[in-house]
Amino acid sequence: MTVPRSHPRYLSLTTRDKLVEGWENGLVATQGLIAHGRGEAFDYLIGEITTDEARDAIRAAAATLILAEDPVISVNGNVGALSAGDIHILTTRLECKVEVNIFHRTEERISSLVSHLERHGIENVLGAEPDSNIPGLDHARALCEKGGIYSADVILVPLEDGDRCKALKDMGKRVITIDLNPLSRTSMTADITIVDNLTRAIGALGEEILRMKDDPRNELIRIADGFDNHENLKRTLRRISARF
Ligand code: PTJ
Repeated sequence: MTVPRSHPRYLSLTTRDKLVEGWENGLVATQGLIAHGRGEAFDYLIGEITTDEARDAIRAAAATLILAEDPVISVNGNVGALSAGDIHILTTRLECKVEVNIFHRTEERISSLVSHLERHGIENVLGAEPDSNIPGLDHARALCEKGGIYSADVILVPLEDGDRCKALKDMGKRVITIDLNPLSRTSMTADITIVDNLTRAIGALGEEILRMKDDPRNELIRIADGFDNHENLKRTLRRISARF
């Protein structure tokens, strides 16, 4: 069924359709549909908007990514299906690499995701030929490429899993995540957590990068270093409590 534009839940319903289509095309894991439902529940709680707290996190993320020497965007099934176009824009503004890294790993899904991202204009997508391991993980998300995630200094990894977030930090990387659940282990472990729907956050991040990319280095450092993730998450939780 085609959702009419006039439907009050148009955006939410068409986002679901995109994910289901991604699942039918072998991009999205079945578990990804369940994970999206959890995300939707938290999106209700924050009011389905990019909050002031998320905007502060987006600014800190933009500054951190502009300052990075070797930034990488890690893409899983949900992220590829929902946001490939916005990720392409990010790569052109940051000149960063993209690596497919999935939890429910099959070679078919990896190659479907790589082709999907390339069809959206992203070049040299990494992840199909892993030659390294993130230490301390015994699942498929440990697999990565030396020239990509393994050697990156900053990683943007939307819908991360808590274990890998910690393992990446243990490797000395700065981790930026997008996660609607402010209580997830990932949210609490990352250096910068953008509590927002990735369908809003990645576009907003791209706009902020465009606005800030010629700002003086000192100013970018001030914004990146001045961000306190735990304080920002507390503010988000206070917002949710107030809505109750
Ligand atoms: O493609 P794969 O194989 O790597 O699998 C992807 C999933 C998402 C299934 C996998 O990474 C997973 O199991 O994730 P989790 O541990 O369920 O975490 C997903 C987190 O993302 C949860 O905290 C959700 O609230 C959140 N989330 C879901 N949809 C969105 C979201 N956050 C932002 N935007 C969304 N659209």
